[in-house]
Amino acid sequence: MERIYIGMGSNLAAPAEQLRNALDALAQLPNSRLAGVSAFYQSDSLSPGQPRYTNAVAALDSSLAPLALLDALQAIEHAQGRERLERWGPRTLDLDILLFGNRLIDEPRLKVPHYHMQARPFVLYPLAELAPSDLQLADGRHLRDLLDACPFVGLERLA
Ligand code: A4P
Ligand code: MG
Repeated sequence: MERIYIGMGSNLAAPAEQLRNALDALAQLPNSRLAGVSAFYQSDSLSPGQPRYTNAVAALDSSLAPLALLDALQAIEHAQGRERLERWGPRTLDLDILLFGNRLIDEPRLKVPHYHMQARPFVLYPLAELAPSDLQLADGRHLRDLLDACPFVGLERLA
């Protein structure tokens, strides 16, 4: 089993419900156990003119291989009606593999740690709820340093 952190986001079709449905689906993945979920957070979209996002992070313990997990996450996105019309377009569900155990992955379909996570408060703050405070990424960076460089701005933590 390896500890995997999954970033979740939605800005269409009842976002919080999309995240709850995705959590149900994650809990049913084979050879896996849903180990924790952060609070849900709302923030403005990084792409101007789009609806606000709801984001959260899930912790999964799994013995699935990385690309098998990516396939499973994309199947969940698809099952929840995601259509890839335009890059960065609004979406019912986005599931990103943030961290996968202590692995560095650089494959055409999968880069881990996730390339944008260091600059995104809606990823780092929910991740910090679940991860040990001294978490070190596979590339050597410390979560604490990423948080220090990424102010808690524009994030609304939902009850
Ligand atoms: N891929 C590579 N590495 C990974 C990984 N670690 N996890 C590949 C998941 N997928 C990975 O992703 C495109 C391809 O990335 C996949 O086919 C996979 O093989 P995608 O989800 O289809 O495309 P995308 O989400 O439109 O692109 P991207 O770059 O993931 O978009 P972003 O940067 O995530 O932007 N504002 C707020 N407040 N909250 C948000 O969640 N999200 C976006 C989306 C914009 N603004 C936002 C938010
Ligand atoms: Mg994505």
